[in-house]
Amino acid sequence: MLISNCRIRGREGFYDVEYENGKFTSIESHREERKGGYDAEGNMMMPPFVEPHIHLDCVLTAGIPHYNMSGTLFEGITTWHEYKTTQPLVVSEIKERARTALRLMAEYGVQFVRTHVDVTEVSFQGVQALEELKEEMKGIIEIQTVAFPQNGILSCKGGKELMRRAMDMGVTCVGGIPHYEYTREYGLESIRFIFDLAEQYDACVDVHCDENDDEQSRCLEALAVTALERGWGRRTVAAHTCAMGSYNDAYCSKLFRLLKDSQINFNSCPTESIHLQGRIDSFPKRRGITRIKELTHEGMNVALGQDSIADPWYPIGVGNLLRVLEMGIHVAQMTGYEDLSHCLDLISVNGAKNLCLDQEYGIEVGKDANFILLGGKDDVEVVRFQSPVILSVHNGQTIVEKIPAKVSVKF
Ligand code: 17E
Ligand code: FE2
Repeated sequence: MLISNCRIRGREGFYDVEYENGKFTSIESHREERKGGYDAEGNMMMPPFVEPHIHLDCVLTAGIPHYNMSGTLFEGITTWHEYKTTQPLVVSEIKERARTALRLMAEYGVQFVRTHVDVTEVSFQGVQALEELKEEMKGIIEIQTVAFPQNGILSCKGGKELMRRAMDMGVTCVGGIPHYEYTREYGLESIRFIFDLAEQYDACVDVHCDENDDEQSRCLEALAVTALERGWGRRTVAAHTCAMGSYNDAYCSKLFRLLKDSQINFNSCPTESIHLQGRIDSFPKRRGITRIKELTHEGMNVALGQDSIADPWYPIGVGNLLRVLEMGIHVAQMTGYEDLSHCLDLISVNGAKNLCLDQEYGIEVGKDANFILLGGKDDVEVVRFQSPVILSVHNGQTIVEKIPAKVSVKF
């Protein structure tokens, strides 16, 4: 298959790209006489978007049994608790909701997804559902699962056993929620347990960490130092770290040395956090977002995710990472030209690092033919126009093709 006359993100000029048997076979400068195949008309090809953080077991449950009226994280957690204890959780129904969400995400250019799954939902229908879906979707969308203890590991009866059971069922990564444990000591013990489990199962770590506005919530330092000491930094993600938006600068500058040394990755969910955090503040009201720009400028890896699509935590969302990116660059003030001109990193290559993707990711001869074609020419144009994904190809198979609407303005 030939894609002719495309730009490639990060390179000058126009290209003809060929792939065969699921791999890129040639990338050459565009020649007019190369006809046939798909005419990209100068639009930009890039590696697919990566969704590093979503809860597919909860998607599309907003309003059942009721909406989150306060808009806080804690009402989200209690509403989800009501959902899981009053609604029959059935594998087929969870898969149906998750599949609907994956189709939306695919439409917006996502091909790699890391999803959390609540392992304190003791029927384990969620784990079963997402493990089945992970297998069924292989070759279309690649899914990694994370054992996520919504009610805590130490603070939930049998929490450690539930985590082990999930890992035995084939879950990809070990999760956690140290800031939500009953005490800081429980939080610290949970972090040790998380890394013990990760070593035992040779798994990546992806922990909800300090998802609050409490400047005293400092689980991140414990997560980073444990990752450092165990040599697990590149395989570790600290998710949310909202409290870092409230840390004082003196503490933060000390913390950054450890964060850099540890080599851990970060995830931020700006639409979710701007909605959930700052709720207990009057004015001035904090943003509740981690230091995306500062971490990035210090050479650390930050990837943006959605967290939710219409669930007890966040009532809207449609699977579109460009929308998340738009919120992220505004709230983090990454709208200076330098940051703006490569902002798509935050939803693509940075997410690939969080997921430890390698062979599957990047437009290079010999690599898997995974790419999207965007209706725009560069990062600034794409984020400005919220450009549509007009083609999404995974392992050489077209999974989405979109013909944008033609609009004519009559003046
Ligand atoms: N659970 C949690 O603790 N935090 C979140 N943002 C979501 C679920 C969506
Ligand atoms: Fe989350």
